[in-house]
Amino acid sequence: MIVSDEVRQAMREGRGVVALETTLIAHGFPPGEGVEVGLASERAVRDGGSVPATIGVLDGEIRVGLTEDELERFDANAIKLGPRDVAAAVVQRALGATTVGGTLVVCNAAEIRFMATGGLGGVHRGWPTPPDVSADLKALAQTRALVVSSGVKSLLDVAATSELLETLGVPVLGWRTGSLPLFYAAAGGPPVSARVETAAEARRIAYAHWELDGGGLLLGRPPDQSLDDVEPLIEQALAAAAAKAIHGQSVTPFVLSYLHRESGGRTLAANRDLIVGNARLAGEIAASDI
Ligand code: PSU
Ligand code: MN
Repeated sequence: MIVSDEVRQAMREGRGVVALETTLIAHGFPPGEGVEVGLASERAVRDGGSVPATIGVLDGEIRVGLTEDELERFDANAIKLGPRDVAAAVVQRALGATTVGGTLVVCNAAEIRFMATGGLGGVHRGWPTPPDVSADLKALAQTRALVVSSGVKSLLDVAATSELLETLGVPVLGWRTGSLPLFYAAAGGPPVSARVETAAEARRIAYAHWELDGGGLLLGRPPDQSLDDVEPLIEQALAAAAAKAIHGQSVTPFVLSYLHRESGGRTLAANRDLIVGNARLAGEIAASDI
Protein backbone atom coordinates (compact mmCIF):
# COMPACT_ATOMS: atom_id res chain seq x y z
CA MET A 1 0.00 0.00 0.00
CA ILE A 2 1.33 3.44 -0.92
CA VAL A 3 0.01 6.34 1.14
CA SER A 4 0.69 9.76 -0.42
CA ASP A 5 3.00 12.15 1.45
CA GLU A 6 0.15 14.57 2.06
CA VAL A 7 -2.16 11.93 3.57
CA ARG A 8 0.67 10.43 5.61
CA GLN A 9 1.58 13.83 7.04
CA ALA A 10 -2.06 14.69 7.79
CA MET A 11 -2.44 11.45 9.71
CA ARG A 12 0.78 12.05 11.63
CA GLU A 13 -0.45 15.51 12.63
CA GLY A 14 -3.86 14.16 13.67
CA ARG A 15 -5.69 16.14 10.98
CA GLY A 16 -8.95 14.93 9.50
CA VAL A 17 -8.59 12.53 6.56
CA VAL A 18 -11.52 11.49 4.38
CA ALA A 19 -11.37 8.49 2.05
CA LEU A 20 -13.06 8.76 -1.36
CA GLU A 21 -13.79 5.85 -3.69
CA THR A 22 -12.92 5.46 -7.38
CA THR A 23 -15.81 3.27 -8.62
CA LEU A 24 -18.11 6.24 -8.91
CA ILE A 25 -15.39 8.08 -10.86
CA ALA A 26 -14.85 5.19 -13.29
CA HIS A 27 -18.36 3.76 -13.58
CA GLY A 28 -20.86 6.21 -12.08
CA PHE A 29 -20.70 8.97 -14.73
CA PRO A 30 -20.20 9.41 -18.48
CA PRO A 31 -16.57 9.39 -19.71
CA GLY A 32 -14.60 12.33 -18.34
CA GLU A 33 -17.31 13.53 -15.96
CA GLY A 34 -16.44 11.10 -13.19
CA VAL A 35 -12.98 12.65 -12.89
CA GLU A 36 -14.56 16.10 -12.49
CA VAL A 37 -16.78 14.74 -9.73
CA GLY A 38 -13.76 13.16 -8.04
CA LEU A 39 -11.78 16.40 -8.16
CA ALA A 40 -14.77 18.43 -6.92
CA SER A 41 -15.17 15.95 -4.04
CA GLU A 42 -11.52 16.38 -3.10
CA ARG A 43 -11.94 20.16 -3.06
CA ALA A 44 -15.07 19.78 -0.92
CA VAL A 45 -13.21 17.65 1.64
CA ARG A 46 -10.59 20.42 1.84
CA ASP A 47 -13.30 23.08 2.18
CA GLY A 48 -14.59 21.06 5.13
CA GLY A 49 -11.16 21.31 6.75
CA SER A 50 -9.73 17.83 6.05
CA VAL A 51 -7.41 16.11 3.60
CA PRO A 52 -8.87 13.86 0.86
CA ALA A 53 -7.51 10.34 0.35
CA THR A 54 -8.88 8.96 -2.91
CA ILE A 55 -8.31 5.21 -3.06
CA GLY A 56 -7.76 2.79 -5.94
CA VAL A 57 -5.39 0.18 -7.36
CA LEU A 58 -2.76 1.40 -9.88
CA ASP A 59 0.33 -0.33 -11.31
CA GLY A 60 0.21 -3.20 -8.85
CA GLU A 61 -0.22 -1.06 -5.73
CA ILE A 62 -3.07 -0.02 -3.48
CA ARG A 63 -2.91 3.77 -3.56
CA VAL A 64 -4.20 6.05 -0.81
CA GLY A 65 -4.18 9.63 -2.08
CA LEU A 66 -3.92 10.24 -5.85
CA THR A 67 -2.59 13.09 -7.95
CA GLU A 68 -4.87 14.61 -10.60
CA ASP A 69 -3.01 12.72 -13.35
CA GLU A 70 -3.43 9.46 -11.47
CA LEU A 71 -7.11 10.12 -10.83
CA GLU A 72 -7.63 10.66 -14.58
CA ARG A 73 -6.54 7.09 -15.25
CA PHE A 74 -9.70 5.74 -13.57
CA ASP A 75 -11.85 5.47 -16.66
CA ALA A 76 -14.39 2.83 -17.73
CA ASN A 77 -11.54 0.35 -18.38
CA ALA A 78 -10.93 0.06 -14.64
CA ILE A 79 -12.15 -3.13 -13.00
CA LYS A 80 -14.73 -2.60 -10.26
CA LEU A 81 -13.16 -3.79 -7.04
CA GLY A 82 -15.29 -4.95 -4.15
CA PRO A 83 -13.65 -6.23 -0.95
CA ARG A 84 -12.83 -9.63 -2.42
CA ASP A 85 -11.26 -8.24 -5.59
CA VAL A 86 -8.52 -5.96 -4.26
CA ALA A 87 -5.84 -8.60 -3.63
CA ALA A 88 -6.08 -10.15 -7.09
CA ALA A 89 -6.00 -6.72 -8.75
CA VAL A 90 -2.77 -5.87 -6.93
CA VAL A 91 -1.02 -9.12 -7.79
CA GLN A 92 -2.24 -9.08 -11.39
CA ARG A 93 -1.43 -5.36 -11.78
CA ALA A 94 -4.95 -4.47 -12.90
CA LEU A 95 -6.28 -0.92 -12.95
CA GLY A 96 -8.88 -1.19 -10.21
CA ALA A 97 -11.56 1.21 -9.00
CA THR A 98 -12.69 0.48 -5.46
CA THR A 99 -16.36 0.42 -4.47
CA VAL A 100 -17.47 1.61 -1.04
CA GLY A 101 -16.73 -1.89 0.30
CA GLY A 102 -13.37 -2.10 -1.48
CA THR A 103 -12.43 1.36 -0.21
CA LEU A 104 -13.40 0.42 3.34
CA VAL A 105 -11.09 -2.58 3.47
CA VAL A 106 -8.27 -0.21 2.52
CA CYS A 107 -9.45 2.31 5.16
CA ASN A 108 -9.20 -0.49 7.70
CA ALA A 109 -5.60 -1.19 6.72
CA ALA A 110 -4.67 2.50 6.59
CA GLU A 111 -6.62 3.42 9.76
CA ILE A 112 -8.71 6.05 7.99
CA ARG A 113 -11.92 6.63 9.94
CA PHE A 114 -14.08 8.73 7.61
CA MET A 115 -15.33 8.25 4.07
CA ALA A 116 -17.79 9.90 1.69
CA THR A 117 -19.73 8.56 -1.28
CA GLY A 118 -23.02 9.07 -3.11
CA GLY A 119 -25.11 6.09 -2.12
CA LEU A 120 -24.27 2.87 -0.32
CA GLY A 121 -24.91 -0.45 -2.07
CA GLY A 122 -27.38 -2.87 -0.49
CA VAL A 123 -30.08 -5.45 -1.09
CA HIS A 124 -31.22 -5.47 -4.72
CA ARG A 125 -34.95 -5.37 -5.40
CA GLY A 126 -36.59 -8.76 -5.77
CA TRP A 127 -34.21 -10.61 -3.45
CA PRO A 128 -33.70 -13.61 -3.55
CA THR A 129 -34.08 -13.41 -7.32
CA PRO A 130 -31.45 -12.20 -7.93
CA PRO A 131 -29.64 -13.13 -4.68
CA ASP A 132 -27.63 -9.90 -4.96
CA VAL A 133 -26.61 -8.10 -1.78
CA SER A 134 -23.78 -5.57 -2.03
CA ALA A 135 -20.54 -6.43 -0.25
CA ASP A 136 -20.63 -2.79 0.93
CA LEU A 137 -22.79 -3.92 3.85
CA LYS A 138 -20.45 -6.50 5.33
CA ALA A 139 -17.43 -4.25 4.80
CA LEU A 140 -19.21 -1.38 6.56
CA ALA A 141 -20.22 -3.60 9.47
CA GLN A 142 -16.61 -4.69 9.93
CA THR A 143 -14.73 -1.42 9.45
CA ARG A 144 -14.23 1.32 12.00
CA ALA A 145 -15.32 4.11 9.71
CA LEU A 146 -18.16 6.59 9.42
CA VAL A 147 -19.48 6.74 5.84
CA VAL A 148 -21.38 9.85 4.75
CA SER A 149 -23.80 9.10 1.91
CA SER A 150 -27.25 10.15 0.73
CA GLY A 151 -28.51 6.86 2.11
CA VAL A 152 -28.70 3.73 0.04
CA LYS A 153 -29.06 3.90 -3.74
CA SER A 154 -32.79 3.98 -4.38
CA LEU A 155 -32.55 1.52 -7.26
CA LEU A 156 -32.24 -1.02 -4.42
CA ASP A 157 -34.74 -2.36 -1.89
CA VAL A 158 -34.05 0.40 0.63
CA ALA A 159 -36.34 -0.98 3.34
CA ALA A 160 -34.68 -4.42 3.22
CA THR A 161 -31.23 -2.81 3.23
CA SER A 162 -32.16 -0.75 6.27
CA GLU A 163 -33.31 -3.91 8.11
CA LEU A 164 -30.07 -5.66 7.22
CA LEU A 165 -28.02 -2.72 8.50
CA GLU A 166 -29.82 -3.09 11.82
CA THR A 167 -29.08 -6.83 11.90
CA LEU A 168 -25.41 -6.09 11.20
CA GLY A 169 -25.33 -3.61 14.08
CA VAL A 170 -24.56 -0.60 11.87
CA PRO A 171 -25.82 2.68 13.36
CA VAL A 172 -27.75 4.64 10.73
CA LEU A 173 -27.57 8.33 11.55
CA GLY A 174 -29.68 11.00 9.87
CA TRP A 175 -28.13 14.38 9.14
CA ARG A 176 -30.78 16.76 10.50
CA THR A 177 -33.44 14.24 9.44
CA GLY A 178 -35.30 11.37 11.07
CA SER A 179 -35.47 9.25 7.91
CA LEU A 180 -32.82 7.70 5.71
CA PRO A 181 -32.49 9.76 2.51
CA LEU A 182 -33.47 7.98 -0.70
CA PHE A 183 -30.40 9.01 -2.72
CA TYR A 184 -32.05 11.34 -5.28
CA ALA A 185 -34.99 12.06 -2.95
CA ALA A 186 -34.73 13.57 0.53
CA ALA A 187 -37.89 12.24 2.16
CA GLY A 188 -39.86 9.02 2.45
CA GLY A 189 -37.14 6.60 3.57
CA PRO A 190 -37.15 4.25 6.57
CA PRO A 191 -36.41 5.71 10.02
CA VAL A 192 -32.80 6.25 11.10
CA SER A 193 -31.50 4.91 14.42
CA ALA A 194 -30.49 8.41 15.58
CA ARG A 195 -30.80 11.92 14.23
CA VAL A 196 -27.75 14.20 14.51
CA GLU A 197 -27.60 17.97 14.29
CA THR A 198 -23.89 18.81 14.21
CA ALA A 199 -20.63 17.45 12.82
CA ALA A 200 -19.17 17.18 16.32
CA GLU A 201 -22.16 15.14 17.48
CA ALA A 202 -21.74 12.69 14.58
CA ARG A 203 -18.07 12.33 15.38
CA ARG A 204 -18.73 11.78 19.09
CA ILE A 205 -21.25 9.03 18.31
CA ALA A 206 -18.73 7.33 16.00
CA TYR A 207 -16.01 7.32 18.65
CA ALA A 208 -18.47 6.16 21.35
CA HIS A 209 -19.50 3.29 19.05
CA TRP A 210 -15.86 2.32 18.50
CA GLU A 211 -15.22 2.32 22.26
CA LEU A 212 -17.89 -0.38 22.39
CA ASP A 213 -15.90 -2.32 19.80
CA GLY A 214 -18.40 -1.36 17.10
CA GLY A 215 -17.59 -1.21 13.39
CA GLY A 216 -18.90 1.14 10.73
CA LEU A 217 -21.60 3.77 10.87
CA LEU A 218 -23.68 5.28 8.08
CA LEU A 219 -24.61 8.95 8.12
CA GLY A 220 -27.37 9.79 5.66
CA ARG A 221 -27.33 13.36 4.35
CA PRO A 222 -30.38 14.33 2.25
CA PRO A 223 -29.64 15.82 -1.18
CA ASP A 224 -29.95 19.61 -1.19
CA GLN A 225 -32.26 19.49 -4.21
CA SER A 226 -34.65 16.57 -3.85
CA LEU A 227 -35.77 14.80 -7.06
CA ASP A 228 -39.13 13.36 -6.11
CA ASP A 229 -40.31 11.93 -9.44
CA VAL A 230 -37.55 9.45 -10.38
CA GLU A 231 -39.18 6.22 -9.17
CA PRO A 232 -41.01 5.41 -12.46
CA LEU A 233 -37.74 5.93 -14.34
CA ILE A 234 -35.90 3.64 -11.90
CA GLU A 235 -38.48 0.92 -12.60
CA GLN A 236 -37.96 1.40 -16.35
CA ALA A 237 -34.20 1.23 -15.93
CA LEU A 238 -34.39 -1.99 -13.88
CA ALA A 239 -36.72 -3.53 -16.48
CA ALA A 240 -34.26 -2.58 -19.23
CA ALA A 241 -31.40 -4.16 -17.27
CA ALA A 242 -33.41 -7.36 -16.81
CA ALA A 243 -34.34 -7.46 -20.51
CA LYS A 244 -30.63 -7.25 -21.40
CA ALA A 245 -29.77 -9.94 -18.80
CA ILE A 246 -27.44 -7.53 -17.02
CA HIS A 247 -26.57 -8.77 -13.58
CA GLY A 248 -23.99 -8.65 -10.77
CA GLN A 249 -21.50 -5.79 -10.73
CA SER A 250 -22.81 -4.35 -14.00
CA VAL A 251 -26.31 -3.55 -12.73
CA THR A 252 -25.53 -0.36 -10.80
CA PRO A 253 -23.46 1.32 -13.59
CA PHE A 254 -26.07 0.35 -16.21
CA VAL A 255 -28.98 1.72 -14.20
CA LEU A 256 -27.19 4.96 -13.27
CA SER A 257 -26.28 5.68 -16.89
CA TYR A 258 -29.81 4.82 -18.06
CA LEU A 259 -31.22 7.30 -15.53
CA HIS A 260 -28.69 9.98 -16.45
CA ARG A 261 -29.66 9.65 -20.12
CA GLU A 262 -33.43 9.29 -19.75
CA SER A 263 -33.80 12.08 -17.17
CA GLY A 264 -32.09 14.52 -19.53
CA GLY A 265 -29.18 14.85 -17.13
CA ARG A 266 -31.27 15.68 -14.04
CA THR A 267 -30.18 12.59 -12.09
CA LEU A 268 -26.59 13.20 -13.19
CA ALA A 269 -26.57 16.73 -11.77
CA ALA A 270 -28.30 15.50 -8.60
CA ASN A 271 -25.83 12.64 -8.19
CA ARG A 272 -22.83 14.93 -8.64
CA ASP A 273 -24.16 17.53 -6.20
CA LEU A 274 -25.00 15.01 -3.51
CA ILE A 275 -21.57 13.36 -3.74
CA VAL A 276 -19.81 16.71 -3.40
CA GLY A 277 -22.07 17.76 -0.51
CA ASN A 278 -21.39 14.48 1.28
CA ALA A 279 -17.63 14.95 0.80
CA ARG A 280 -17.85 18.42 2.32
CA LEU A 281 -19.78 17.15 5.36
CA ALA A 282 -17.36 14.24 5.86
CA GLY A 283 -14.53 16.78 5.74
CA GLU A 284 -16.23 18.81 8.48
CA ILE A 285 -16.88 15.76 10.66
CA ALA A 286 -13.33 14.41 10.31
CA ALA A 287 -11.96 17.84 11.24
CA SER A 288 -14.37 18.55 14.10
CA ASP A 289 -13.35 18.57 17.75
CA ILE A 290 -14.66 15.73 19.86
N1 PSU B 1 -22.51 6.22 -5.23
C1 PSU B 1 -22.77 6.86 -6.39
N2 PSU B 1 -22.44 6.24 -7.56
C2 PSU B 1 -21.85 4.99 -7.58
C3 PSU B 1 -21.58 4.32 -6.33
C4 PSU B 1 -21.93 5.00 -5.19
O1 PSU B 1 -23.33 7.97 -6.39
O2 PSU B 1 -21.56 4.48 -8.66
C5 PSU B 1 -20.92 2.95 -6.35
C6 PSU B 1 -20.15 2.66 -5.06
O3 PSU B 1 -18.84 2.31 -5.43
C7 PSU B 1 -20.87 1.47 -4.43
C8 PSU B 1 -21.31 0.75 -5.67
O4 PSU B 1 -20.03 0.71 -3.60
O5 PSU B 1 -21.84 1.82 -6.47
C9 PSU B 1 -22.34 -0.32 -5.36
O6 PSU B 1 -22.22 -1.30 -6.34
P1 PSU B 1 -22.92 -2.73 -6.16
O7 PSU B 1 -24.40 -2.41 -6.11
O8 PSU B 1 -22.53 -3.52 -7.37
O9 PSU B 1 -22.41 -3.32 -4.88
MN1 MN C 1 -23.97 -6.87 -6.26
